[in-house]
Amino acid sequence: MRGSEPAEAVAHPNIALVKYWGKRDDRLVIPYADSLSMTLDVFPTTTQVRLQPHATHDVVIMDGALARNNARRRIVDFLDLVREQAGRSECAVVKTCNTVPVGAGLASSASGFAALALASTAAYELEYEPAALSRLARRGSGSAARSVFGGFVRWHAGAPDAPDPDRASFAEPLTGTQLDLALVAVLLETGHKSVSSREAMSRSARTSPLFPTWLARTRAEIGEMCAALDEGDLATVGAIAECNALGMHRTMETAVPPVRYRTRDSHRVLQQVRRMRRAGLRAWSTMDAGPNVKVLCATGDAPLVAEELKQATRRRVVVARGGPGAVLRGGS
Ligand code: 2P0
Repeated sequence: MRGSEPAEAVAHPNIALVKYWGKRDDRLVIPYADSLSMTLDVFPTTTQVRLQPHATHDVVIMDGALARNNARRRIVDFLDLVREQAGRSECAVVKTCNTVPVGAGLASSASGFAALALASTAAYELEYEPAALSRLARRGSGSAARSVFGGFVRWHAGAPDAPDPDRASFAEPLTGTQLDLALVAVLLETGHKSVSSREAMSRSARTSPLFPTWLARTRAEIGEMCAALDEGDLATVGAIAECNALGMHRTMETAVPPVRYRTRDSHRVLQQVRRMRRAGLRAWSTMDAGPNVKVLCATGDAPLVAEELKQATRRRVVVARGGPGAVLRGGS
């Protein structure tokens, strides 16, 4: 990096086909199980990091407003980690601009920390290869490890007895799958959720009687999903993704106290997708830590699926396809 020139990076959210839900290590953000996602081509986050050698504290501006409390804390903690790895001490100004509705289960933390990892390593002159960058992004937010890469991405949990658990847990792109998958997101609510995904996954792991079963199923499903993607088998990909997402929701709904992200509107969309499937459309649901339902289908069917969902719900519908990994702006 050049003096106090800013470094700027862009990253996209990802949607997990096999979900990450539960951490083995909270501090290092190491999951219990592998997860698998598709990076999207919508809702990018752009993040700029400018070093301020004479400043006494970091400044974080999110979507034009000064970030405070937990939002600021997470970014400053992340900068501290980058500074520690770089052996540097300068403060920075971070400006981040999201285009995804924050806090609605559409993964703004994934694109956010992937972009921050890339921009901050450039600003502090750390040269990381992509797997190392995904390890670093993981420390900000687990799912950010996957947004470092484009297309289909697997995040390895690493073996529980790995000598260096941090090194063992990284994401990598899947090669060899030709599946042209689209995602149609039905935006039911875009406000902040009452329970963060971080708290919800921790509570699920600690208290849900279904958690061990969820984990065992997820570990089996990751292998089945990789095989189905390899074969370009859309029906199996869709069926596993739907089953995995609903299993995750059952796990949090049986936590103590329960976390319910699914609303009456979510259930209506889930039902509509089942109805569309019975009528011959190849479409499957997935959901994250929020009420919105995302529908997986072949790219060629996406306009029809989107139209049917728009008619049935009268809500905003967004069509996404596979998108790129995180990149630095300006080719640096
Ligand atoms: C996923 N989610 O695999 C799952 C499915 C939400 C539901 O990863 O605590 O914001 O920062 O590591 O990455 C959202 O959790 O959690 C998430 P932290 P993160 O996409």
